[in-house]
Amino acid sequence: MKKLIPVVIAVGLILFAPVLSLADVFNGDFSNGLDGWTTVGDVTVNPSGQAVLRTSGLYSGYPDTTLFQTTNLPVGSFQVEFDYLIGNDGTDDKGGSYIDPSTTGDISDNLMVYLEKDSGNPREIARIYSSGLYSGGSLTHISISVDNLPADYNWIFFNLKDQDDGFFTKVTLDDIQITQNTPGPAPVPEPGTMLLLGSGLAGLAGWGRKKIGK
Ligand SMILES: [Ca+2]
Ligand SMILES: [Ca+2]
Repeated sequence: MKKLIPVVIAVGLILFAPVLSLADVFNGDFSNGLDGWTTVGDVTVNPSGQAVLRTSGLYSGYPDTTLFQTTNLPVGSFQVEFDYLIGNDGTDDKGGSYIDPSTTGDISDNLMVYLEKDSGNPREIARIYSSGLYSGGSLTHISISVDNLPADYNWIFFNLKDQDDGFFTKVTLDDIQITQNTPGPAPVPEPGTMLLLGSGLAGLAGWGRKKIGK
């Protein structure tokens, strides 16, 4: 019986282990600077190992400050998680009265997080507005549920949009990760499988007792 214990444990682990896996967000904690990320505009990594995005002023040539990478986004449902801090960081007197028409209703600088296919079809999953001064305090953790994402989404974007609100805005980001929570086929064993496993274990136990009895 002793020899069988590891086998039984292994079968149990395979069948009952919580199925969690991380998608390939490369260097999501910025421990290797901006490796793996592509940036547009004013993006740096601070001494604490956090990405820092700052608006560059309207009409600066890049009204959106962007951090993005290609990844293998899971098909189906998963969580996108990261830590952030956002706030106004000085007065922007460069702007006229420009509000990006693609974001009607946004009058404040904001961080838009979205997933995209090569062919486009952006799917916005979060929009976080700047309000108040950048405090330099601790970051806030956010976990966003993404449901029923079709195949072929392979870009994740963090896009700091500079609206003409009279302010520069700064965003700090860290620990960006994707947690897949419903991968592939149902992780819960079918009742039939449970029955088979149950009878199998019972059989093994019986077999073990017989051997010990001999
Ligand atoms: Ca970090
Ligand atoms: Ca602004």
